[in-house]
Amino acid sequence: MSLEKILDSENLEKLGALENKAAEDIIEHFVALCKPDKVTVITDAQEDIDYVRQLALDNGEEKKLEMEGHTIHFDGYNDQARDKGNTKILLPKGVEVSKALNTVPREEGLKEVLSIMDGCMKGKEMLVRFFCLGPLDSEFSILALQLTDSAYVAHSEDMLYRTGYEQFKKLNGSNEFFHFVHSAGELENGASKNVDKRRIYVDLQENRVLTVNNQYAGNSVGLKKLALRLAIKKANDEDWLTEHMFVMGVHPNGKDRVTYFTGAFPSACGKTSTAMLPGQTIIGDDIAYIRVDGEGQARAVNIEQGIFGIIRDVNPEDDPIIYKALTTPRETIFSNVLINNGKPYWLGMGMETPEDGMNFSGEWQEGKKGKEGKEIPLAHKNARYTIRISELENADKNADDPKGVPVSAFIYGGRDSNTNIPVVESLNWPHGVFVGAVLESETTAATLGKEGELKHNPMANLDFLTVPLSTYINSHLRFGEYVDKPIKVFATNYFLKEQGKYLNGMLDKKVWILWMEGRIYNEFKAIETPLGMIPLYEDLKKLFRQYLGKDYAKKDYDKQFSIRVDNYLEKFNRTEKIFKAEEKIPDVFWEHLQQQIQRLLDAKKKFGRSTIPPEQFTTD
Ligand code: OXD
Ligand code: MN
Repeated sequence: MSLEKILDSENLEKLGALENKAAEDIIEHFVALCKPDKVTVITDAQEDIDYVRQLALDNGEEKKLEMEGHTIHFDGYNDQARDKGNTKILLPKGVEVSKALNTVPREEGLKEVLSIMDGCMKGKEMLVRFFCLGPLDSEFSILALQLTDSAYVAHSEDMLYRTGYEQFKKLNGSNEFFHFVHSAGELENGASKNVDKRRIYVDLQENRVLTVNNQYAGNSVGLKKLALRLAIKKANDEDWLTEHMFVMGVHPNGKDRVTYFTGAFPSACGKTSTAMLPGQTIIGDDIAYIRVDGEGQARAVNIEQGIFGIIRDVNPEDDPIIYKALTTPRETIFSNVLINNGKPYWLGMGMETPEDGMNFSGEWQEGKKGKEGKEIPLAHKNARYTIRISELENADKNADDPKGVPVSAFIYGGRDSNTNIPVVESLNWPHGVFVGAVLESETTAATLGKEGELKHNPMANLDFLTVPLSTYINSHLRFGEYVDKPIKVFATNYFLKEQGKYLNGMLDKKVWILWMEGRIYNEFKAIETPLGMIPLYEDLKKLFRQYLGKDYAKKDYDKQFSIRVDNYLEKFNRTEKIFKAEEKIPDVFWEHLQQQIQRLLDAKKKFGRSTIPPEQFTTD
């Protein structure tokens, strides 16, 4: 079949203007397979973008809410998070990926997913979209072609990614782009019906991802977590970094400077709220490409231009900027929250919530139980919002700079209730790589499956590691050798608990980040512990007063920053087992692990106790 049979002259012309045979071939192939009734090519023109937004309303994927620009989209009851089980790498012979990922032999997996996709768009409209991952006209950027039968997916992408139609023209016919084919599949009450046939198959060989029978953006939106998987492979092959990281500007009061940080946290562990801290500026909250420029300076870009954020616990006190953004008129897609009288409600929003409404389970009233007999909460824990960063008052002015921003520090943070201290600076770059590689975190509602299980999650990137863990760690180690301006590495933990209660307030992270920023300029001394450098009580006391207007008690500091040696030793014991099961882990990693364990054992012996208060150690 040829495209002339299904595309009208206007759409054919739009496609033809790209002069890209590779793109045309892909479209032709998947039109023939998916058999849509109609194909619409969307350019960067406002009227095309408006068409997509209206289509999402017309076909019922989104509904208008009371506030100007706000819409609601519901994903199916069993389609509320990333589906790791059905996400598989199509593995050609001789290729390896991280052992943590599911794989299927390439030919077998392709056959399976292509047969599921056969006819999946019958009766539907296929949207053909072009986007750019990263700023326009930038060395960092990767172009992407998206085919989808979901106007919600296409609309989300307008908000989350930079336009790419005009950029595709500049490819001069090259096939150097990613492509994504998505179908929500057969729908029932607007939701994907055949979730048992949900497949998210990553084809590294063709730089493409095929995904079907799903709507949740973490599974459906090609440019987000699906492109992340392709980009990690590309970055490792080309010797730069693709990271699950925010990019933010830190602005100390009264000082005329901005210092850029990137930070990796597993999903739902405070990444967005760190990047959105009051007084700071945001570049991105989820995925960064990082390269070293000709002057030996690490530079980062946000591959996105919007936020697909977790809405749970966003309230005026803990996340004031996000809360304000979500409660004022602007283009916003809410997903899987509760709707009552045209207004959205979510868990932890800090106000009275209604007893009924419409949520991800359909009509809902308090006490409603699911099939499994468990009470259905008013909104899903992984309910989300989608907004554009440029509309926020805290958007960083360099967010679209094609050169990226200079990066001074990396942060690694996990959700851990009893071991890691709130903030610690690594001793040097390889130690920092070690610290990132041994990150552990409790699982959250952002992925399907059990919550609260402590899992190893190197650089918060494990779900996306399309190269062996050893390859990835080696890339990080090498990266440090390419930079002339060293990058400091910090580890944070916002989730320490005692008797079930958090030891820190949600905004304490502001103090940690301003301490880290000051360390870049040697403005604070630090205490050298077996784990690295930690803050002095006096400095934190001042910062708490200055930035949060709070007293920081010495006893809180002692509790939060004491080194719980036995817990750390247990952690490193787990780490050792995991890394021993991997192949070709670099020697440097093992040296750091042994030294780390030895420093902890020495301290335990020297001080004769297994919980060591910070002041036992000496200041630099
Ligand atoms: C996300 C995720 O949505 O990591 O960012 O799941
Ligand atoms: Mn993420």
